[in-house]
Amino acid sequence: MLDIQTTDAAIPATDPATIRREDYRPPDWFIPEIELDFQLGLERTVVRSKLDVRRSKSAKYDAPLILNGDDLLPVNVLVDGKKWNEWKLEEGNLTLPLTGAAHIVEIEVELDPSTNTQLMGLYGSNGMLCTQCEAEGFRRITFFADRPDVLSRYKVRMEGDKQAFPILLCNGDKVEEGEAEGGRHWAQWNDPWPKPSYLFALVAGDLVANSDSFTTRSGKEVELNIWVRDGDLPRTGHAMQALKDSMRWDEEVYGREYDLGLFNIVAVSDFNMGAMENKGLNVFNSRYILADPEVATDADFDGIEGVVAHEYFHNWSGNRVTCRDWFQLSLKEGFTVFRDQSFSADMSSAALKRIEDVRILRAAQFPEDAGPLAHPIRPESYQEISNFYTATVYNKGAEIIRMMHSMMGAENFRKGTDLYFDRHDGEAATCEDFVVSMEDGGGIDLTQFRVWYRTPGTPRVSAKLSHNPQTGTATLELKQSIAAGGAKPGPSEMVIPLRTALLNPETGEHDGEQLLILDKAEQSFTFEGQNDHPVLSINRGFSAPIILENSRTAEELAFLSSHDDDPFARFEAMQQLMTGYLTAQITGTPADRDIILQAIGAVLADENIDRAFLAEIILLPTEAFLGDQMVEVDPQAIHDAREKLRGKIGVQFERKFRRLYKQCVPGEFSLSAEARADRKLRNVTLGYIAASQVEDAAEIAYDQYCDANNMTAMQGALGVLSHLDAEERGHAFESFYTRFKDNALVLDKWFTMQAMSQRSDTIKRVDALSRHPDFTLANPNRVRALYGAFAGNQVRFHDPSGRGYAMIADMVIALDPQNPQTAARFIPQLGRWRRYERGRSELMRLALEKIAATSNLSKDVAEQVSKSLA
Ligand code: 0A1
Ligand code: ZN
Repeated sequence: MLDIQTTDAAIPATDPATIRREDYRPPDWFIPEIELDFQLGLERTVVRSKLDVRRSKSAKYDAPLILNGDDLLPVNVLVDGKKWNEWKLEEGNLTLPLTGAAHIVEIEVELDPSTNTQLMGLYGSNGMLCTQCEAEGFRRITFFADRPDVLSRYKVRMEGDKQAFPILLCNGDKVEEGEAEGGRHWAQWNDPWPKPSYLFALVAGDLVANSDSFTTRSGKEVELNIWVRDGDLPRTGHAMQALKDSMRWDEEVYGREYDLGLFNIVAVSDFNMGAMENKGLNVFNSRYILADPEVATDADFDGIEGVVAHEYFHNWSGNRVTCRDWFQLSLKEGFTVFRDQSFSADMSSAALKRIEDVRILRAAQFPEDAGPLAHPIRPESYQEISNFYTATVYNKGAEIIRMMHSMMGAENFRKGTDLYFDRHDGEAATCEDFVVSMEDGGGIDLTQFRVWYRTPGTPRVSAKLSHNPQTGTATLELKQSIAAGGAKPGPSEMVIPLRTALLNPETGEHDGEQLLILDKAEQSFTFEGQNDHPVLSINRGFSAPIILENSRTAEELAFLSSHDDDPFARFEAMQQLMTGYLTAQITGTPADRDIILQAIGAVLADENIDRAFLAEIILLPTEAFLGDQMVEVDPQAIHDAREKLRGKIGVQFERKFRRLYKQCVPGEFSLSAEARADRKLRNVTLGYIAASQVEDAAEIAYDQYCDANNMTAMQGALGVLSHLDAEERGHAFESFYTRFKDNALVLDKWFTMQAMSQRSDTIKRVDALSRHPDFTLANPNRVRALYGAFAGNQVRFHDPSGRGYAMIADMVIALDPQNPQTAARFIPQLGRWRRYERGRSELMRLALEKIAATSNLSKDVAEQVSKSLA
């Protein structure tokens, strides 16, 4: 087997800030029990902890107890009941030179949650108090062994003002509550399940609940609550349904039952990520809870279903079996993403879900693999773990699990996961433990497959199908290569499962699909009984996360786009056909456009086609995706070529698009597949009608906006209007603002749609919006809504003047002292500078250097910037 070097190997071994997977050491001290007392206040919270600390049998007799702290000062330290002054504070951590095998350590600290703008640890959000501890936030609440392999039983008493915080929530079960002096009250929460500190959570605030219940398959009753602010209660129904569906699904598909009598979810508006799986108390970005047709699009509804499921599934894949160290993050995240993807596929259309999942993978993960921040799904080193909550660890991680599932089959896969949960319940496990359980339980040898865990980069596979009419055989020759970070690909020996079928060139029929396992650098497969030269349908369902290199002719792709019975492969054939043409156009190579128009004509004429699928298959590849295919990216050339083709398709099929648009007139709102398909196709056809530059485009879009009874239609109309130079545009955006200015999540859409506009004044508009009274750097959703959308706007962010880059760099510099985690997430956009044409490339690098030259950069931003410039 070839050994592939990781990109991280370049970091010098002496760099003290770098943490390495190979340096893992088990803890010297365990803390089986912890008691916490919180005297809560928005500006002053006192935390008293009582730790039962036990020296590990394998630790040295004099190994001191080192407790992590971040921005904390001990007010008081007691050891075995006596005041203790022999502690030292080094780099934030508290060192206690203890000599015995077991002690009781008590520590008091004071916090000011109102100044916690990082949103890690205990912080205030709209008058409520909440926590975020993954990955290293607990050390901002109290001194502790803040590492995932130290598991403790938690007993928590929380006390606060009854008026400000009528609701007091923590992990586990509420065992007691009562009144206290001065208008205060308290609650005692005990969590029977040992957990690492990153799963701790506490919430105190003025909240109301949508309450329901769920009976587990063994007959246990679970109380379910979704806690929100008063007016938001009517928007919690979809999340509650998703929760109950997830609980049932995990019982049916994985045999996993919920293990407490209570499951709480809280929605908060200031949150760095999507949501967090704290034991029995999930904390969510309100964006993934609140929805009704007036404020949420169909995509928002899907996002809620997927994230609620994801967090719920973590109760087993993450909480009952957790990670030994943060290098194992994909153990819980890759597996849980695979579980939530499978759940969503079962809840609606598996084909559309797969298309969506692959779109996300290609948009977010393939560029990671191709850029300076490439890392394996199990990284070898990091400086700041927050930077490794990536599409690679999550989404590519899920693809690795999906490949195991394809190779093992559902039944053996389940035997493997059963064994994994049985063997490691209550433990902090590794990716290797998971793989061994799959081998032992599912009867498969994954020796070579393990290469996926340590190899960054996206494998490239080329396929050549030849036919021998004399022998009636077809031979498929496959070759694989790989490289990360834009290096030149070299041969590789990954295990790549490829679902493959050979289609009859006349009828498109085939006699069954096969799972080919490519596990050598070059390999060939022979198929008997092939009288005609068949058409190759390969990597059906995107069975492996690879790049398939030009293996079919345009004619074959066009044929597949109307004949392939695998919906993903059919969609993919059309995408490849369009991509081939557009990349040729961009580089000035001749290519045939008519074949694309014919292929689109064929799917538009297909009477049996599913309307939602039709809406997907006629969409052009995104500008970003096209850029990823180029050796040297010129965003303007990509934009122009794509718009030209879009316009041509719009003109060619205008009558058909107008007919479809009319047929998709929405009735009463419903989340049924048919109603959703109509909304989707209506928006896509509207886009093409506008692309054809007909005079009434703005009018049609404006009418759609005015008549809309749901956000999907409204957003579709505004999306089209946002690019136009028509007075309807101004009216619609003003009316939208007036109507929704008090709803933060909808106002985010208002910011986003303007930042995504292709108009030439977009940079100016974004700059003005950054000074709008509703804009704030303090809310991550708002920052992402404006600047995240703008940084994804290929043609405007990459304005040749470099103003787009400078704007993002200045924002990062301003945001970093407040919220380093969110600031660091903008670096990868600039980090791809090597891929761009000379002028832009240099300006992007300069923007990065400006950030690099800023004093007191956070670890988060410094790591991303230095790796991007290296
Ligand atoms: N474990 C969560 C993701 C998460 C990670 C870090 C956070 O800190 C701000 C928050 C959430 C998940 O996978 O859902
Ligand atoms: Zn997760």
